[in-house]
Amino acid sequence: MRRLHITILDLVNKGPAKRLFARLMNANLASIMPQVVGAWCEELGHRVHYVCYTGFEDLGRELAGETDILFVSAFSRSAQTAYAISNLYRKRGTVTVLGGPHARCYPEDATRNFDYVMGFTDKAAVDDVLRDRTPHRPFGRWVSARRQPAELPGMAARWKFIERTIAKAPAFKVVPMIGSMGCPYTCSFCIDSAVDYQPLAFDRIREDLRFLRGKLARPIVGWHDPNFGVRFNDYMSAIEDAAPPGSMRFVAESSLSLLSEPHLKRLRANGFVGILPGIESWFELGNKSHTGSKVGIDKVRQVSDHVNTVLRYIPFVQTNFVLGLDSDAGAEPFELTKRFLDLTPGAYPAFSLLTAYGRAAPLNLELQRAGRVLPFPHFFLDSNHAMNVQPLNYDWAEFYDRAVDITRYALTGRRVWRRLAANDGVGTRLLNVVRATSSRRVKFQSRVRRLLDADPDMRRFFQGESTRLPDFYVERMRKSLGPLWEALPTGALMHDQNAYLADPTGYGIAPQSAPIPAERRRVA
Ligand code: B12
Ligand code: SF4
Repeated sequence: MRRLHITILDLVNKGPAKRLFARLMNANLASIMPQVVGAWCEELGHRVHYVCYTGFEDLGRELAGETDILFVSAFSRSAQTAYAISNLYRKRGTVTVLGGPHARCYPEDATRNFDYVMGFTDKAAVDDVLRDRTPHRPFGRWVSARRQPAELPGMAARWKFIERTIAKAPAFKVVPMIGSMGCPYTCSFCIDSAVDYQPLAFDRIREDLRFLRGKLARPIVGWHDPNFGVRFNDYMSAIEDAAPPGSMRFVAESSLSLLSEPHLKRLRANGFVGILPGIESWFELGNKSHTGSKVGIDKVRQVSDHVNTVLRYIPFVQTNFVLGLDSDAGAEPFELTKRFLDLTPGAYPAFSLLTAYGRAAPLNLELQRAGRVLPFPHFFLDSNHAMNVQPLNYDWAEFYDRAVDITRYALTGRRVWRRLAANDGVGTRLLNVVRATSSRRVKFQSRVRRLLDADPDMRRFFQGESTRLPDFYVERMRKSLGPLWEALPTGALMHDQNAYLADPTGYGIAPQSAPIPAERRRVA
């Protein structure tokens, strides 16, 4: 095969960014897989141009070079940006490939806009695409390995991409690493609930940490494991072997059930400075938070004690909540969250609006069956700008009133000062204050709430009585996409929100394309 010019675009942001928090943090949110795909393409003998778009680059200039194949990595919120860019490239004769969370969640929609859409991706799957590299239009080809890859290229092979990305982060520089995929838990709303837990080689982790210590002084590693620390002792031994105390810092997403006090002592000794546990709900998912059958205020007290213990060892703690779960009704869940915030002033709360991301999770099939999923454009699906599931126990006005109220309570005024006082270290304090004060959630969600009263189109759309997207959302997208709006292909704004239900096995994906070998058709 001839040497190909390959461009890899990691869309961390969906459009131009301005806010200080974005400037500080966006480069630290880069994904591992675009770098991995870059390393694989180089191993296969190709020339790679890697671009991490954080919202501050001139995309036109960054993407101007010669390209035979364009790989785009996108979360659903960047889907329309990705579709528009793919359209521009395809017009120039370039073959385009999509990977990442959007590809895993919405393959049937993505195949309308890309020549290839990749699910689980290993080196053989990338090689397949590069060898085939045929425009597949109007329906792209779905390519997926049978399972998550057993190994990934090490830090040394990814370093040139990492270096270019962290150079864009002015203060904290977070280097992405991963030691495991999948998860042993089965939270029904999660993309990994049906993906087997699979650790990667611990010797590779040792090697990568040693390499990184040779490159940066006291680097911060962000673990991208869906649930870090499941094989806790193996992880800690690997870190202890390769990174003596004080030489590195780490941030990870981990469930509370894994954060016992002995574990916390070891995490602190090994340089862990940030932990992001999921609490999700006061009425369900007790296995994750290690609260068993406790619910309501009893769960609040136990989780708060636990998180305060975590904060004695780890300076930055972000607690994740999902708003709008079916187990929630009335004021109680929101009031309980307020009690939690009062009792746990040092933790930064992150609220996600319940979102059914296509075929990501088993729960989504039930929601589609019940006719509760709304066709909000992917652009708004970031667990903040839209909730595409009609809540079971709230009408929309009440839900938005309560969501705005809890967010305002958490991110403005007294709570910000109490957090500042409770936090340790300049870094955590700065991050938490900048993040809370630059958040636009309250403003945006209050606007939606007002429009629910003032604009009948909004009401009808939210209640599932109309699929015509209200002007408020159209204008917002048009403004944010800028010149890319014009490049959006016809039909790329909306999607079939019930595609999973129409084809639960996923075998109908891209029916018009060349047959896909059975072993490459698995859908997570
Ligand atoms: C780690 C993580 C993060 C980290 C790192 C993010 C990052 N840039 O990768 C942080 C904390 C920064 C984060 C932030 C966010 N996250 Co997040 N995150 C995860 C998590 C827990 C693990 C993802 C992961 O890396 N897995 C390991 C990799 C190796 O496996 P994988 O993702 O399955 O990828 C495979 C294939 O998809 C493919 N692939 C992946 N990328 C690419 C790229 C290319 C080019 C190709 C060819 C293939 C390919 O290859 C992999 C191997 O088979 C998932 C939930 C989960 N349990 O999976 C949520 C998840 C991905 N996040 C989610 C969301 C919504 C967000 C935020 C928008 C939250 C917010 N409101 O701010 C932000 C967006 C950040 C961004 N960059 O745009 C959603 C995405 C849903 C969607 N369809 O968009 C998920 C699925 C959680 C959920 N709610 O269900 N997240
Ligand atoms: S513990 Fe986290 S990663 Fe695991 S299934 Fe639940 S939400 Fe997903």
